[in-house]
Amino acid sequence: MLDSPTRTAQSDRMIATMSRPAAGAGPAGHFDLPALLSQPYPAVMGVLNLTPDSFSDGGQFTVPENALAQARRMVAEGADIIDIGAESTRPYGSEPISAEEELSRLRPVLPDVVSLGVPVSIDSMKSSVIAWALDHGAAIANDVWGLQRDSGMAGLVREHQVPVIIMHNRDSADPAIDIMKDIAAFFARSLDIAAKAGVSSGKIVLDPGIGFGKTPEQSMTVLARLDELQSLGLPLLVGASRKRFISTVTPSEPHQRLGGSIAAHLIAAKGGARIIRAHDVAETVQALRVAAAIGELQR
Ligand code: HH2
Repeated sequence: MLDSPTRTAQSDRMIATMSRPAAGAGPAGHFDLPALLSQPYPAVMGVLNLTPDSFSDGGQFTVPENALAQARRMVAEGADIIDIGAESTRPYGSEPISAEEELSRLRPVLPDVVSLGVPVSIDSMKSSVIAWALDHGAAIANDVWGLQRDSGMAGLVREHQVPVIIMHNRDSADPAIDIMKDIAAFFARSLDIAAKAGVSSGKIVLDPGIGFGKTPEQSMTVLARLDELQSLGLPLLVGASRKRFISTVTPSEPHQRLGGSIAAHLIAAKGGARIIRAHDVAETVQALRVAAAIGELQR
């Protein structure tokens, strides 16, 4: 974790060399997705969890000042987007919370993060929470149920004309299914809902949902075969950061999975991911830029 108590000289040097204005940043609430996606390397979305129970950083940023410091740090490290979540979405062991509880965590933090000038995405399963965040300057809706759980989500996105991340998800993993087919069918349903609500396809980003309703093997299959999803013609986002499949290869606690996260994200970038969602922003930005400089991320 790169929060201030555990900063290292190495990470400080990386920050110093990487600070730059964010592509796609505009006035609060206005976000130029095509500009962000036109960079020679994938955009990096830094994760900010205001939760006590997130799987890798639960409890670290429940104090608003610490959350804002972490957001500032990720911006300095080169994050193009800050993804704020106030309810853990992890499949096992997270506590469902009310919209009011979620909002009480967001209110003291989100407007200040918006004022940092980098587009903010709101990671929530509830349209009422996303609506509040969009009204307070968030610029992207991140729905880990791909418009399929909350019937108000698609209409809300259309009304606000903001980009939406449609993530694949399942209630439980089934090792017997063809995960790529399942993802394609899920996306077809989500895109149908989006089209019926009048959401423009230019506002949609697809995410195969690494670790969500998938066995570790299926998560790795998705990473290996990500390029197949490019045929849908929409930008792809991948978030493999610190996820459990890494520990099935090399047993490790979430904070010990940086190497696996970077390996997975480079494979995802090579497979066409244009946005990478990561907790460790400095290291991820550096890895992606080096891969791009070597010519491994031809677009
Ligand atoms: N992963 C998590 C949460 N939100 N959103 C998208 N679009 N893609 C992802 O892969 C994704 C996501 C889970 O990671 P984290 O936020 O660190 O954990 P938690 O849900 O426990 O807060």
